[in-house]
Amino acid sequence: MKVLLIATNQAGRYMDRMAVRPLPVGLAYVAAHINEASHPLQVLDLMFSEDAHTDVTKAVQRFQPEVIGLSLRNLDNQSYLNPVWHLPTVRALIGHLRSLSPAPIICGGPAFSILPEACFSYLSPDLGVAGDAAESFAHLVERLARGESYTDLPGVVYRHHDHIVVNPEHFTTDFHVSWVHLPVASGQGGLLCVVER
Ligand code: B12
Repeated sequence: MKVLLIATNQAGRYMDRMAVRPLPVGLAYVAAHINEASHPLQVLDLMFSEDAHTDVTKAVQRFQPEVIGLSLRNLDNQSYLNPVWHLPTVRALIGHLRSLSPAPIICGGPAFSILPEACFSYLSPDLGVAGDAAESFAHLVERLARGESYTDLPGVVYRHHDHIVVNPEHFTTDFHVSWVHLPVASGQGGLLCVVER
């Protein structure tokens, strides 16, 4: 199953002042747990993208993913002088992805994990994973590939009839440095990157 992971964070500031562009560290953990022999993987970091929808279009058309994971880092910029709420940008991105691909969209990341039910309700992805998700996401991809149920997996968020289920999280990731495989530097323009093991 081809997996496209997208770091959606485009906020380039800390305290809305200082230029700070964090690397998608959490997404790198998620990527590192995917078995690439069975599930070809590409990572797109939108941090340096000048036109996110164009870069996403190129990535999807080239790679033809069968599952798409979105990492949500910030809910907002936490500025009272110039407040910016980031979820509408992600919602528009999901709408754009839906126009390009039938692949299921799975949300995760620190922002999603703070308010999983509210984020799921607002963004309407197919699935989410709240909390420490590296192992859960890898298991979820395996289950989706085999057409098996995933509703027992830790942290998984899904819609059941008219309500949203948020499974209890389970903190299992081994945060050992050897598990970190950062995407190759994308340079300007948010180019599609391959995660190297
Ligand atoms: C370190 C840090 C910073 C550093 C970053 C330094 C760097 N070079 O990376 C600094 C100080 C610069 C910073 C700045 C800001 N930060 Co900060 N930061 C953190 C902190 C403490 C750790 C982030 C981290 O690296 N975690 C380790 C990685 C491995 O974990 P992770 O990213 O969560 O990923 C895991 C899961 O989320 C999940 N996951 C991740 N991606 C995906 C994708 C998919 C598909 C799935 C399924 C799962 C998944 O699996 C991963 C592995 O378990 C978090 C709080 C926390 N304890 O997590 C806040 C946090 C992310 N920051 C936050 C905020 C608000 C900010 C600022 C906006 C603050 C401000 N006032 O400006 C800025 C934004 C900067 C920017 N340009 O984006 C919030 C974001 C949520 C929110 N409230 O909006 C957090 C959660 C703190 C909080 N509790 O409020 N931050």
